[in-house]
Amino acid sequence: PKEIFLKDHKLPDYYFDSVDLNFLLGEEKTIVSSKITVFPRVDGSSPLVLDGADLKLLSVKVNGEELKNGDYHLDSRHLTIPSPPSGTFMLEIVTEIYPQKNTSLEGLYKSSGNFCTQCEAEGFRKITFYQDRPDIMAKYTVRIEADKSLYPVLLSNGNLLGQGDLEGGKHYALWEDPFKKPCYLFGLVAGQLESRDDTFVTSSGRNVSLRIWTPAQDVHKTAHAMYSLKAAMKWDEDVFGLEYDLDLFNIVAVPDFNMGAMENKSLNIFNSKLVLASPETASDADYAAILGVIGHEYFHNWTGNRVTCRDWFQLSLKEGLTVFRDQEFSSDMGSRTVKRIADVSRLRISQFPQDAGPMAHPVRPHSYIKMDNFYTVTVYEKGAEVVRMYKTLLGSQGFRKGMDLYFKRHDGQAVTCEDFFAAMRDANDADFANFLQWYSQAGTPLVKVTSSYDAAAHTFTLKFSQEVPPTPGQPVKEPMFIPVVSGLLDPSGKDMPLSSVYHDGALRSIANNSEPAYSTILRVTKKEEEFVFSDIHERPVPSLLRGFSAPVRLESDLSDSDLFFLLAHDSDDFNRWEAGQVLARKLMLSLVVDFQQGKPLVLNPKFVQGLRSILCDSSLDKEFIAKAITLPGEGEIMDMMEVADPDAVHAVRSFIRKQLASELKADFLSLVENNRSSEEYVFNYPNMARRALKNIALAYLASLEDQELTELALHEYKTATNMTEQFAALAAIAQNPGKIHDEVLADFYTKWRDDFLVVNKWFALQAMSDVPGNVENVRNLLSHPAYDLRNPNKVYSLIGGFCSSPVNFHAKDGSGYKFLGEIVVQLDKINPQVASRMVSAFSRWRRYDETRQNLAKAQLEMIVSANGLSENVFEIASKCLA
Ligand code: DPP
Ligand code: ZN
Repeated sequence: PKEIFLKDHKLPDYYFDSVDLNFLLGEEKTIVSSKITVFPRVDGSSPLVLDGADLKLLSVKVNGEELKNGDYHLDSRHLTIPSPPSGTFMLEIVTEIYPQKNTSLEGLYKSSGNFCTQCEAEGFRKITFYQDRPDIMAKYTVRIEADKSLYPVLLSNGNLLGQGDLEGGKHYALWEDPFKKPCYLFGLVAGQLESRDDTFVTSSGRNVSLRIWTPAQDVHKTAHAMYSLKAAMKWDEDVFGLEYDLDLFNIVAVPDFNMGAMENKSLNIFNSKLVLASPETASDADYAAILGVIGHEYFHNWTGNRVTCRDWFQLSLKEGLTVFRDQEFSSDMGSRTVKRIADVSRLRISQFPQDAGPMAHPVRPHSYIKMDNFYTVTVYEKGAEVVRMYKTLLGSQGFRKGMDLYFKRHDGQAVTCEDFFAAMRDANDADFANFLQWYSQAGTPLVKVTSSYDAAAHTFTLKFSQEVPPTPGQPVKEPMFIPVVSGLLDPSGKDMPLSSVYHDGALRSIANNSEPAYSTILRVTKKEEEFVFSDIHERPVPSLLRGFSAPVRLESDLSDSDLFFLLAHDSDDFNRWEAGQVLARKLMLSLVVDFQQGKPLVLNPKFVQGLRSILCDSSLDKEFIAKAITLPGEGEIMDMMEVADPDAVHAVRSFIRKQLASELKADFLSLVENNRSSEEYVFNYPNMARRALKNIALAYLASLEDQELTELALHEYKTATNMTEQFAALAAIAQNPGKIHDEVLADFYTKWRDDFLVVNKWFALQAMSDVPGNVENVRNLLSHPAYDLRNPNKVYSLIGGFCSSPVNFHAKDGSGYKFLGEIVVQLDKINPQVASRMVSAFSRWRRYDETRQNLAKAQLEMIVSANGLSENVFEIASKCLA
């Protein structure tokens, strides 16, 4: 397999101007004809090299003349025309493809009887020969012809120019997209679909038709997606002044889809999971995910489509930025603090481990074998943190100025991360020091802080040191530019007014005009440096990295009592939560040591007390409380250990949960009582928050394995009128194996067997179970009639779910590793992208003890030596072994 490097990037020798595509969709095969206007970037005859994969070439014409074999060269990846005519010419290619047999779900394929496409990153080359790279931007006209009764709906990008009936029961549709686009944004859908229709009036008064397409029986489940779409359109106008640019916006939901969704110009194609929702079948988390992803794909219309990426190394240019935008959108629609907590947790649970493992790569990777492997939490979520830092440094208005300049300079272009950086800098005349390191250095910086108070001088000093750990290919790192938003709390818990800070030989005033400031940004840029606050008349407790102002690990010298103080008082709610998490992490780590040494486990009463005061604080947002009483995950704790010990961490986390449940039982019971509701389900923030708090209380209570409390959970299960509460009760019961557990799981399946999205939840819940030896149950589920290895969502639920249970995936007998190894090899033959996501579960294998290491390594070696292995899986598995 060939590795591709950013440093080798070259401009294309040819550009395309207009592209006419004609699709004859058939049951056995599909014929694709393309007609492309090609022009050279510079005159001089260089070969034209087109990408292609799994295509049968029927003919090639240049300026109307058919090329004979010999006038072109064909291999398994390219079609090369060695000496094309000079100047602009017309290229016509006809290929034959087999969407029915395409189980990779990239290119053109069938999902539940309908045709659909997925071209990002490099799927277009499975449709026809093309320069499949994002800087080839062209205007597309697309004609689709198909059987009318089988495929009554024919969709592509842009505006519908015409449609009509043809002989032999066929019909056609002709689409034209007036905007230039790269081929990864091409989309086509044909099938039996119905739509929910609505209209959005843009700020300049244009009417946009909105249509969400699904099979007829699911149209009633698209109301929330439509609501989300309209909210997103309005939000982008209000916050960024960005208006939609066509008269039609289509969304199609398909059940078989590798990723979450795809932002094809005016024809977004979605995994059904992220469109379909009704109160009975979807949980609050599903509703929130739909809001976020509908927003995300819509926002791509500007950040991704109007301005796209020069090459795939720049993926974060559009993804980091668009994730940031969807995070902000969701914050504005719900609770900013809670959304921030959820996003930071996600970063810690998924991205930090990636940054510390064999797949560590910068936000802008330096190389790849398969680009699909780089749609990662680093490019997306860490990329969003990088964008967020611009906003932190520039403020909302400065950030908006930068965005405006970015669009003014680059509309219609394919650009780089430096272009975005330059727009932010130039619009604000800003000094960003070595900020660009965030794009090129992998690894999570470790920032250490110590503090000291000088009562005589009235100064408070913060000493910072930073270190960016070595990552594959990057043994030595430069210091980064880390914005640390900080405040100082006085002994009553209030923010102290900050007047000035001495740093780097200069005194900087913090107060702005005569207004005192209560928070300031410390620009940490060196390996070691200090900041001295003046006019501090009492010893403060510092609140650092407020709002998680940079994606770093922070270690401070704060004592437990400082942390309890912050938990109780910090004006930055994110940092209140964070103080609780720091305490919980310390506590869990010390209990893990006790457990390993065979000492009895005892829970610090101060911790219980701290949580109780949060639990009983009626002034707090209910979902904030739910987050604050959620312990850090097992993976997070294992990441902090020298040698990860899944059994010890699991035992400790379960112990703390039970202990909290029993000591706070009365509080939890009243939370369940007081947060029931008889009203109909409404998706709004207060209701979601109420349900979140009730559900976590129920989960704690059920962990006690007490008859009465199991009955309570059963009662909640039976009386629930929405999926959020029904599923939470089911999950609470499912913690404890036994008769009730079996009966309720069976009941749930019987209820929902006809709804594949709900059945996936049922698979996931069983797969994630901590019951020892669960691998056998999961193996049995593979042959359940509702299971299908070809459907990515089912794989993510059952196999992905299983790998997320540390005790079972990392079972000491190697049964979990063996199971995954077998599945990966099997799955790779069907769908390499999905297989490669699954194999990533092995990536932290070196963190475990020797026995486990040997068992995991053996599976990785078995995978790497499998016959006909895909490049996708090879890249991940071989990096894991390197
Ligand atoms: N570009 C897509 C997204 O929105 C990936 N399928 O993230
Ligand atoms: Zn995206």
